[in-house]
Amino acid sequence: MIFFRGRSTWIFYLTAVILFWLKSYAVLQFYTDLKTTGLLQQIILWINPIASSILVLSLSFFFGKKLRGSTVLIVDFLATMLLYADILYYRFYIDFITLPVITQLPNVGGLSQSTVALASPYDVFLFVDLLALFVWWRKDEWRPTPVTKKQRGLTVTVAVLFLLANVALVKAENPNLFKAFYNREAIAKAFGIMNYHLYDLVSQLKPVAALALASDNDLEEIQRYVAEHEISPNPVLFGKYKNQNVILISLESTQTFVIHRKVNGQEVTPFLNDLIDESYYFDHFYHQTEQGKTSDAEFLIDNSLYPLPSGSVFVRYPDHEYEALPEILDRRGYQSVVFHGNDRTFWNRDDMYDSLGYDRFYSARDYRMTEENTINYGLKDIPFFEQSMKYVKQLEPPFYAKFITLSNHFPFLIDPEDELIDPPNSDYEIVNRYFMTVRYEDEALKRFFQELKASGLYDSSIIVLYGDHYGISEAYEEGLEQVLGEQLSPVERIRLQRVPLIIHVPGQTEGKTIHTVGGEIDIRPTLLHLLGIDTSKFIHFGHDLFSPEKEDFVVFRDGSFVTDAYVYTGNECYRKSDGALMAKSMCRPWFDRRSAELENSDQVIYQNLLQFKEK
Ligand code: GP9
Ligand code: MN
Repeated sequence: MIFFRGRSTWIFYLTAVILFWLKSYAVLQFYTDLKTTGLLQQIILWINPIASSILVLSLSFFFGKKLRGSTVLIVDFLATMLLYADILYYRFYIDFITLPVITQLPNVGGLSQSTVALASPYDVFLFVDLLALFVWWRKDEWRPTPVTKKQRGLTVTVAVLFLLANVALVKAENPNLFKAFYNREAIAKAFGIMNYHLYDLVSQLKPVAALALASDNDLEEIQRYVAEHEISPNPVLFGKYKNQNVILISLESTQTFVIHRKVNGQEVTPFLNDLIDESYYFDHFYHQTEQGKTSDAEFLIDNSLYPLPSGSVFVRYPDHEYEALPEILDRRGYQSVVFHGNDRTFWNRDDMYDSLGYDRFYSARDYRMTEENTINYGLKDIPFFEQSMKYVKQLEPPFYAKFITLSNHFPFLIDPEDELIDPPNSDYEIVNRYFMTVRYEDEALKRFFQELKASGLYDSSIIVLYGDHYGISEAYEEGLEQVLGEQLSPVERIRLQRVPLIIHVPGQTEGKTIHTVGGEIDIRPTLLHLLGIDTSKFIHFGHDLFSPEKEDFVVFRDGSFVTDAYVYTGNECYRKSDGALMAKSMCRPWFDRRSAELENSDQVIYQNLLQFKEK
């Protein structure tokens, strides 16, 4: 029995493996919301952590006898921390962490109040086995012996056998999974969290190889695709607002369901509701962000490219070549600036804004920030706009100015003096507070617009307001159901990804609601056409929302999409009008287009193709 020569080493190792296996199973089963249907899925869930538990802890075999016990503990601890990071991330995003998310931690201020709000007392159970192993390791008379080559080989063989069994069972359960690898949740459920991380690692390496092989031929192919899908602008609006300023306002976590909504008889967004009455309002407009959140929204708007499937482009590719909105406008004599009451390094903005062509970034260091006028990530919205006005007045027209609000950010913290609405009373404090922070944001906007009117900018600027991404994630959906008074179906869940888009043009006094289906990727061409700028030479994937030719179509980063009549989500096709489940063939006509959009856009970024473009 080779396994029991040098017994204490093996008993210790095998105990650690079994405990880590059970823990990995528990994470998927009890700490996340993955639903298993049927016995086979349960069996898969039990089996999938075994191979990785064996392999991860066998790393200790590479260390000398003396260090073997301690390396088991260290590796176990690090792997547990990874599981814990997954749990925290999952609690908000209903998604698993990716390598870029971990590496971008320093760019998002590390661990914050948002993270603390996601912790739970039950989390200590994740560390109980480690504590027990530690005590045992300290007490035991430790007599480690060398691990022979044969023993190592046998260990790896056992692990590989479990892995093969896992793959075979998954194939039997869902043969389609191997075709569409968009969905991280499905991969984790099928192969376990640790194997998911291995898959993630490999998929991060692929773009590195693609970059080395990039050539101008790749660009030409994509140029052809873009040209084929180009549509003509709205003939009446094209160039109507030439040389006007552009004011873009990012509304943190603001979703369409707050617009025109009353809570306890009070309007949540009284100012925005009034503004809509004298602006264009797009009520079928969706956010398309992924793990880069606010920075993804900014990227979508300035470039009309899709964000990446994992991590933020701002953090991952700040050195790549872009042809962004500030650069395009610069050629027409515009200056471009950004205002944001947070550290300039957050989301790596300082680097990325240089690449995008911004002339000036007014960040935390340009504002007077005190204990009283800050909350959560930074300056509260009211003082933010107030203090920005001083700089705005110094701007030479024409300018493009972007304002990024912050107060309505998870976990929606608010000081008592800023509570301007009675919260709803769902069982979720996060959801209740959300309505108060949205109401506060609305108040800040009202005051800012008063200033814009007083300074004459209201009449000489195209003003675009957009919700950057959702605020209430699926994890808090139950609270939202209580407030909205309805059960959320898959189609309703997609509808919740709508964010408001409001465009006010100079001199406009009448409102118009436009129902065209679109997303953040469409903002740039829409805006450029109002300014009379021809977009046919750009590499972009958006379309003018005012164009009569704009089709109802929006693609999401996870491969879901919405058309005029259908919603494709979670690998299922639904009829939009009544949410009825349809045959997949009804959605199939859009599959190729959806994949081409995402893949072409990714290629532009990964292969840095804009370096080959003549500008
Ligand atoms: C931070 C702000 C919020 O500067 O952009 O970031 P988010 O978490 O929404 O991406
Ligand atoms: Mn945001």
